[in-house]
Amino acid sequence: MRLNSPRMTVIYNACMKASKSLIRDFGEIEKLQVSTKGPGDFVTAADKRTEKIIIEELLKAHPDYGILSEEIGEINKENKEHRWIIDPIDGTLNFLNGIPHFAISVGFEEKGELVCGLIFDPIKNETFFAEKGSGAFFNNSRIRVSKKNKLKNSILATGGPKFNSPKKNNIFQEYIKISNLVDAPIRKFGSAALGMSYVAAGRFDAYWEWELNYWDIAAGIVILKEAGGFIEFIEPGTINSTKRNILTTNSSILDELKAALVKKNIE
Ligand code: 2AM
Ligand code: CA
Repeated sequence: MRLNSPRMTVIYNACMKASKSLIRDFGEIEKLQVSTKGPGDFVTAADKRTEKIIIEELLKAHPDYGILSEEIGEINKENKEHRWIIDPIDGTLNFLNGIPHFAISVGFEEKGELVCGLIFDPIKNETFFAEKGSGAFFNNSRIRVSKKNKLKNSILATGGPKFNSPKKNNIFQEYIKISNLVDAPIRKFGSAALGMSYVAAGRFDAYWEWELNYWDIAAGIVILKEAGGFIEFIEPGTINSTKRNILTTNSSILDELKAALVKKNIE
């Protein structure tokens, strides 16, 4: 693992510690699925436990740094210089169903700018990380986005629709339409953090999803950019200004994909 900076080491150690209980919890899911109650409460507890371990470790290293985390919200809100952005389990629905595709995501902001990110898939033991100006890495290797420059040779991924979205029908139609329009396979894996990591690693050529939260994408933004990828925020499409619509690509297919998406929106 090429982790040169103290900050990356802090994030990495926090994620490794938290992932031990997360992997154990994932092993319990199968048993709970056959119970009448299902694993819902258990998963919420696992989410909170993971978050607690990560936060404890990060605060141990820097007691005064700010934190924004999915379950707990904000800590040390007044610190605008340094802030961690945490998603303890991204891909919760996968986790809940015993599907081994989810990740811990931790980003780091300096004066409001994202400068570091690490996404750890504990089941596949895959770590994606980056620090601004130092490139992006997958485990021990440097990663770059793919070089594909034609949509028809690409493999794409998306997510959603969100159940609470007032625009869910539009979003769903958009997905169906683009599947018909684009002569390329489209995948839907259920984790925004891993979707972005896979674009960074050249596994996907593009990934888009509407109405994501900041903690879903913070670490992914740094990793993607450092791997040479491009993120575009698509507006509007939401009534809630805290949600983000993102289109991430290897850069080369951006124009073609965007044209396809925009065309669908005006039809
Ligand atoms: P989660 O697993 O942490 O909830 C799947 O489509 C992606 O969207 C995942 O990254 C998931 O994160 C996120 N997601 C699911 N429901 C969401 C919602 N209501 N608002 C924002 N993001 C959501
Ligand atoms: Ca998430």
